[in-house]
Amino acid sequence: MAGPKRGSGSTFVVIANRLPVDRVTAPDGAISWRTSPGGLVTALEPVMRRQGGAWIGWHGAPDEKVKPFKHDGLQLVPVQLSSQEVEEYYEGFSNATLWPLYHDVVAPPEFHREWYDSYVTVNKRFAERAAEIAAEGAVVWVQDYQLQLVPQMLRELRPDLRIGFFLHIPFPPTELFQQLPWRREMLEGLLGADLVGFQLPGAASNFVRLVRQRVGHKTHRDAVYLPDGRTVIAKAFPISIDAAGFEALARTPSVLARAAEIRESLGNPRKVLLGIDRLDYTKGLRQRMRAFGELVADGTVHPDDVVFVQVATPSRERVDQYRILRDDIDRLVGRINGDIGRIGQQPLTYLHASYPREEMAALYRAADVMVVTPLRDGMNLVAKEYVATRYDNDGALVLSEFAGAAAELRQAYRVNPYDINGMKQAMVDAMKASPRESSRRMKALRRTVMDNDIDAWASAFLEELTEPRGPHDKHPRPSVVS
Ligand code: GDG
Repeated sequence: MAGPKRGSGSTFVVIANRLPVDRVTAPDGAISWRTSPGGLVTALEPVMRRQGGAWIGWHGAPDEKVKPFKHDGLQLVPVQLSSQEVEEYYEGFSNATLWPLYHDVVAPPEFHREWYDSYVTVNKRFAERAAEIAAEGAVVWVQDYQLQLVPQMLRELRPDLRIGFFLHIPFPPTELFQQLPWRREMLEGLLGADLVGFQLPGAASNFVRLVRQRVGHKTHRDAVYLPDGRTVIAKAFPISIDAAGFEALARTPSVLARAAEIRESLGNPRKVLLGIDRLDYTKGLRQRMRAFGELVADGTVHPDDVVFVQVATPSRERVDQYRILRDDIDRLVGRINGDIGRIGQQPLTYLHASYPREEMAALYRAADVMVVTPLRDGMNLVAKEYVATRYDNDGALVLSEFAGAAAELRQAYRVNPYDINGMKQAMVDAMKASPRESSRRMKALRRTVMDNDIDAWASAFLEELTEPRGPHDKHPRPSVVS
């Protein structure tokens, strides 16, 4: 490994499993990169530009080495992964061990030692890359569950850095976390950070409690005191969206025309219900569809009046549980439409595809009721995006109490996704609400979402991260907040 280029490197570095770009190959074989849409890159782009920041992540093609490059003014630093590492570190340990374990074990997590070994190897590679490119005293922000060992590995290489970590998914209760054979390593990995951010306060206190119990460090409220004199802060920073950007998109004439076209092609029903999720077993798709199927089957709603559109974006298709889920959902949709559909009339429109942002905005605009029913979800941005597009204060949100977003979006129709009757009732209530009642709820929801956008989230985290930490902190940190 080349020695760190102190002084000449980047003063702000983001580390995430993926770079915020996708590679596009033109028919003539020419290769270009397209920024993948997402709140995180939108929020961090201005900070990165101002600081000449760098983003470290995998570029998405196994076994290929790609040189660092500039895209849209961003310095991108690819990390190479072999096919075997994609299988073991990414599909295996990240998505078949940690993902289900951290989501209430709604699917059984698998524990394999070789997956963990690969996770360690890949985390080390990310940490080494960051150590090479970060300037003296730089601020480094590590993202998500795929990289929980990076903070400590990086601190060992570069104690001068200010390191933050944010977990986008839930942090599990003690009883579940204990199952992990590498629980101590995971906690110590995170303790390499100066600030560990979570979606909810409950997750932060789960973490602090575990650190006290399992690692034996002294803790007080959101602080962990390490024997070397360092203090680690663990706190909630609920993530959000580019709310104004979404609203602006939803107001464009082409999006509005497309929304009308969508309703038209559904037969102009009285009510359109919508679900949009990655096809993931945490999202409560089965339960939601069963509830809607029953509403039609028992005659509570009539398919002439009401349709349900479910978009399920393809996701993690090489992981077993996801393949099983896809088949399950296909069967369930077939059964529901087969049992209750008529010629030319499908109560459930199921789309297994991903769409451009404009189409997403048009779908949100076309929907009277947005149905978001995860069994467990760190936040759920879809719920916030729907709210951002309802600038007329109409529409209704049915929201699982197990989504992080439920803590903020209190005027939604709250549901327990395990309670099918409760979900049926909430969907009916949302459909039947008077315009006055809908508007009252939506106004309040919109205030929350528009006032707490992704910029506010990033600023709050970075402000806390870059605060001077007592007299031993000799490094002047770059100002990363506008
Ligand atoms: C993780 C946590 C947390 C979906 N389909 C398409 C598409 N999307 C976009 C949505 C939304 C995003 O993907 C999904 O975000 P969610 O928050 O709903 O869920 P996860 O993917 O599970 O995200 C979650 C989040 O991280 C952030 O911290 O909230 O709890 O699990 O933005 O709009 N976008 C486009 N086409 C699609 O077909 N363009």
